[in-house]
Amino acid sequence: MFKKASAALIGLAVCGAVVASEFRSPEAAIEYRQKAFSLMAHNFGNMGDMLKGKKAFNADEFAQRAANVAALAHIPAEGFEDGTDKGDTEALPKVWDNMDDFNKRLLDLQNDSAKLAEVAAAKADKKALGQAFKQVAMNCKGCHDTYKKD
Ligand code: ASC
Repeated sequence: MFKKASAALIGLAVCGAVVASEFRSPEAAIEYRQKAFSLMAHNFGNMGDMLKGKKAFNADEFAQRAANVAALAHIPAEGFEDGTDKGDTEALPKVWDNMDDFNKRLLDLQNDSAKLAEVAAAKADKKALGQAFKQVAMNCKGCHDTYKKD
C-alpha cells in the first residue's frame, strides 16, 4: 500500500500529471477535435447538397462521403479530455459536467453514421438515404443545441 502510494507520488513528481494525455497541450486537443468536426461538416454538407439537389447526385461520391463521416465520428471524443474546456473552443463547460451523456451522444453519432454509410454503400434509393441522413443530422443538431455555444 505504502509502496504503491509512494510510487504514484514519484510518478506525479516526474510527470507532473496523474492523468496521461495523448496530446502535447490542451490547445492541441482542441484543434484535433475541431479539425475532425470540420472534416465531418464538409463531407456531411456535400451529402446534404446532393440530397437537396444543390449539386448533382453521385451515388459513389455519396457513399465515400458517408464512409468518411462514419470514420471521422470516432475521432473527436479523444479531444474532449479534462482541462480542454477553456481556450479557443465553442464547447460549453456543460460537456465536462455531463460527460456520460456527451459520450452517449457521440456513440449515437457513430452508430447512426455507420448506418448511413451502410445504406449509402448499398446504393439505396434517395428516400432511404434521406432518412438515414436525417437521423445523423438530428444527432449533430441535438448535441450542438445542448453543448455548443451559439
Ligand atoms: C452540417 C453541419 C452541421 C450539421 C447540422 C445538422 O452539415 O455542419 O453542424 O449538418 O447542421 O443539423
